[in-house]
Amino acid sequence: MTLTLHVQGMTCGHCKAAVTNTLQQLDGVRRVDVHLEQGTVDVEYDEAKVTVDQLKAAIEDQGYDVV
Ligand code: 9UX
Repeated sequence: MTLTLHVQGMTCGHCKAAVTNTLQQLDGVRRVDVHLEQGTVDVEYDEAKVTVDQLKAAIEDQGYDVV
């Protein structure tokens, strides 16, 4: 399934890399696409392996707010 999360605080390329890397470390995450301009993260993942709450928690652990 593919989900779009709205994430606050991502402004530069390092933010993009941090969010992308942390999500890709989760088992079940297939594709991550960060759009800095829109402040959104598209995530394609396997619902059987990872939950939305886990995706959000991984982003928040990096210091960003998921709204
Ligand atoms: Mo860039 Mo992001 O200097 O938290 S890493 S704004």
